[in-house]
Amino acid sequence: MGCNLDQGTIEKIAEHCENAELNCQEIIKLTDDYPDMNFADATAVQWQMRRNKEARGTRIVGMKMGLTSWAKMNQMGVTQPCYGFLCDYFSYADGATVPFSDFIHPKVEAEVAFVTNKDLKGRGISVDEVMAATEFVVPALEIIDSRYKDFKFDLTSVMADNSSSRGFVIGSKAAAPDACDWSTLGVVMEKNGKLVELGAGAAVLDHPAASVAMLAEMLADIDEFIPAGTFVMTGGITAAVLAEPGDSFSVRYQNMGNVTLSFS
Ligand code: OOG
Ligand code: MG
Repeated sequence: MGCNLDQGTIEKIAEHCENAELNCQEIIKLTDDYPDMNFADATAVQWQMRRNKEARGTRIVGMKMGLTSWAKMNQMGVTQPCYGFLCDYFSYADGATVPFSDFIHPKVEAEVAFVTNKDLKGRGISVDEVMAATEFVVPALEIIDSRYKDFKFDLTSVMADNSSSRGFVIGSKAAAPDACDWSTLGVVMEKNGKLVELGAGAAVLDHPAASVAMLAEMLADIDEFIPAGTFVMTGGITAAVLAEPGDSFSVRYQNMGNVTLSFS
């Protein structure tokens, strides 16, 4: 699938999306204004935004998959995953109090992240191949912040908006790739001390490593790959939970400790 939009339009949309992120301003879903925009255009917008940030000195510190679980697809009304990149300034420490003013309408997701030790390139990579290319697995929270007003978006719009990326928190307890069966890893999310969501790793495409394989597959469409040493967030296991000022989140991972964060 090729692009429908010309390069000038792609650059204009990339700037519009990035300004919304930097200024914490809501925007209207892009496909309302650009009905011809397709997934290839959205991918081009995201990569343009990434290159613009890098040119200004931002470091890209990882990748994320989004909408990889039925809970998330149902919550957002889409049927296919998307991906995004993670910037250095998206990182918050485990246990930190995060300024609510960094966000528009943040939601918290419980995820599992992989750090790779071999290049992952091409289509049809198996879960076993991903595991053999994994240095360690670590629990992580994502703080997504869709720039779209009332969270109204479609797959194309969310892909252009860097898949709602704006924050992540890495847990302190990493595990070897063979430490457990990641599909049965239990996750329990509490907000302000009350249980709000729970799930198991298999919620993510049957196995979180399948999400890494799908990222390689999606990157192959544009002749990109996952280089060795990449931090990859595999996508929310449960539905995302809306945060308001003063809220605190604690996510318990089976045998991997807690990851916590609060909002100011
Ligand atoms: C899109 C990003 C979803 C995930 O883990 O599923 C995502 C959104 O819901 O805003 O990061
Ligand atoms: Mg996520």
